[in-house]
Amino acid sequence: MTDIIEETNAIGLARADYQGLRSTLCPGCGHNTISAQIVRACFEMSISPERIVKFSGIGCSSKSPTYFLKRSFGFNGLHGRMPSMALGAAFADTTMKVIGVSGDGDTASIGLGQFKHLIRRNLPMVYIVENNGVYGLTKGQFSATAEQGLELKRQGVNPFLPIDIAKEALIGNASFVARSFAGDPAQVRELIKAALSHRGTAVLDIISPCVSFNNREDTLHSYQWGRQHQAPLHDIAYVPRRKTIILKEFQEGEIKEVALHDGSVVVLKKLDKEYDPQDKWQALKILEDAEKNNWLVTGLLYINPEQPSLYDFMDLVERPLNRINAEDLRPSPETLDKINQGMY
Ligand SMILES: Cc1ncc(C[n+]2csc(CCOP(=O)(O)OP(=O)(O)O)c2C)c(N)n1
Ligand code: SF4
Ligand SMILES: [Mg+2]
Repeated sequence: MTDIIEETNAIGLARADYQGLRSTLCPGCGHNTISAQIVRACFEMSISPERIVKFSGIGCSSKSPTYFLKRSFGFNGLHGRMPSMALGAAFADTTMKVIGVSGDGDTASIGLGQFKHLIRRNLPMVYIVENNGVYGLTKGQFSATAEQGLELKRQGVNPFLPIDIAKEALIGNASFVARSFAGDPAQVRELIKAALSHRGTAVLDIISPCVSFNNREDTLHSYQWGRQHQAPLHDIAYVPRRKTIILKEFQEGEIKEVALHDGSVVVLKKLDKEYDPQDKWQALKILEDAEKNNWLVTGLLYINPEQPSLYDFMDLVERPLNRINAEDLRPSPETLDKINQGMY
């Protein structure tokens, strides 16, 4: 009899330590693939699950944090309000890694204001939008990302132009913007890893098909359309700090490296297009071109690893605010006197 030895990561945990509860989403839902890639990314990066806090709003997508990282902290809040909850918690404990999961309805419809204000503050967090063009949980109404002319059985024809989440993030001064496709799990995983190492809001707009309400072959959020029209900008690989030495393996072909704050590196291997993800105009242009030419452009659209984060703007003390005790917080009698004098 052979012993089955379960693979463990650098902190001695197995993949099972990163799983969540059994998913109650529809089999084949793109959101399940994304949950599986969050599990793999955190396992492979050897992040302790107890150092992660998950936030979400309302929707099938927002239910999905229950289905990954069950040992992590989490809060499933109100529709469209995930950003403000995440911001409050992260501010109190800057040592936690924050993962927010939202939907296209949750972010681009009811939550658009919160989304825009979060990214201009550049809170360090991973912000995943599981984008299917519909409100899946409430049975398939058009969301703000549904394409104009989309015809669905019970909804009729969508008359409105869509909101592009990646474009909104770019013009809102996001420091990390990526687009991916649940039908390309390897790319989703590498982008999640890079996002977890980014010091700022990392927006991942992931096309995540709803197989129950929006998966006709010709619709822009379906598996079929995505597979036929995906146009990756590059092959992407995340290289952790302790392994930067293996970068040599990537030296063939044309590559671009982007160094992240924690010493890790994102390696982008050029495909057929010339593309620099540190050029915001190029990012906006590629999204326009993609729309005109019917490409599902995927990959790291834009990154600025040096953009100050909320923690820099606020000049926070090193010790997390939730671990500062009353004695440290209370001003001395002399300081209090000085403040009081200043009020006369
Ligand atoms: C304040 C408020 N308005 C409306 C609803 C009803 N509602 C629940 S989920 C949802 C949309 C979810 O869509 P999306 O974020 O795209 O998630 P999906 O289910 O498609 O993953 C809506 C409108 C609600 N729960 N709360
Ligand atoms: S209704 Fe759509 S979005 Fe919701 S779980 Fe089913 S496939 Fe996923
Ligand atoms: Mg949706």
